[in-house]
Amino acid sequence: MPFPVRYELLTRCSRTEARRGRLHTPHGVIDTPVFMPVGTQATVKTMAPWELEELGAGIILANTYHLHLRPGEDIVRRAGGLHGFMQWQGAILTDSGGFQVFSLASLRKITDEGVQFRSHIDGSPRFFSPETVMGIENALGADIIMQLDECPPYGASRSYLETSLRRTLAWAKRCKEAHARPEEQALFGIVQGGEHLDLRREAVDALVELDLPGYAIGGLSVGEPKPLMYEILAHIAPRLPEGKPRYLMGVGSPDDLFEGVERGVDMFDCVLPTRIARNGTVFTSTGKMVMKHAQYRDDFLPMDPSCSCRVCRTFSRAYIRHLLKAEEILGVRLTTYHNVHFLLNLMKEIRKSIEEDRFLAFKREFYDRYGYTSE
Ligand code: PRF
Ligand code: ZN
Repeated sequence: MPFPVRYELLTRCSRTEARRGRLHTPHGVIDTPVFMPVGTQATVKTMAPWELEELGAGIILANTYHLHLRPGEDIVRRAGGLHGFMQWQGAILTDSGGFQVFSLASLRKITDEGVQFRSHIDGSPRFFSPETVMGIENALGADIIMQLDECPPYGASRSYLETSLRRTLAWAKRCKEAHARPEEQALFGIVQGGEHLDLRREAVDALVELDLPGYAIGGLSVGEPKPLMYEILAHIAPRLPEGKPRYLMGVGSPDDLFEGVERGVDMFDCVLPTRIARNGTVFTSTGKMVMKHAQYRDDFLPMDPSCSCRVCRTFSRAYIRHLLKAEEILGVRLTTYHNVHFLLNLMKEIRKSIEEDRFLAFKREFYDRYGYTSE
């Protein structure tokens, strides 16, 4: 049985693990490496689906946890799945809820069977197991669905990480068995194991054994120093099967995108561009810019003069600052639009640099301009 999502490796870059490929999904072909904007509640906050399309987004992420609590997967299923419900024609990936239970829900109790918790919305008791989560993700109907996992906090003890990893690996197997629509939805496994390379290797081996259509690296960017995350990535990503997509979960600052791609990652998601946009911060080619600062009061330049997005071609810093200060809704719509454009465009330039075998040179140029100090 062929997988519904297939990775096609196009070119590799010399001296790095960077790879340029294509992800074939039931809702389009996606060029990789790719950044996936986050649409937690079946909306990338402030953006209409036609705007995402205009920006060239090929795949977005949604959350099982939120959509199960509200409006409930049955309503989404009856609307034709997430694609029909939110009217997004591109590809969708749903995260499994394990991570969100740990960051949002209260009174959590984790056992081998699953996670008991209370809804952050109304306090009602809920239970997620590999079987219930597969039922929800099957009903939501995303192209890529994630296994239920546990993402332990940074600093967890070795013995806790061992217990937790065994559970996450057992859950991967149970998710595969409970997955009712393997011809239509690709189930990805998640590599955990904290900072311990031997545990991470054990996770890779066990998940590869399950022959899943793709693999994610979880449990990173949870408070550990960046060099440690890069070391774990360098160790793990190249050990994953060459013919399958590799997804680094919840990571998406410009430097992390470069460092991830350099170590062989194909897919990223992060709330960063949309979240910082809502408090008025934007990415520019010369670094982040806080648009509410007084210095932009009478600055009639575009937010980023070298940005080709519709917002930068149209509006001034002074106008956008005014909208943000007056708490006009358009302000955060415009900063969000620009930030999503910025990361999608950065990934496009990264892909081009891999094709032309000048990824490292492009990284150096970007870091110099952006103000990152490269090693
Ligand atoms: N697991 C899941 N979702 C996630 C993570 C994880 O470890 C992370 C960690 N960066 C973000 N989102 N299921
Ligand atoms: Zn712009």
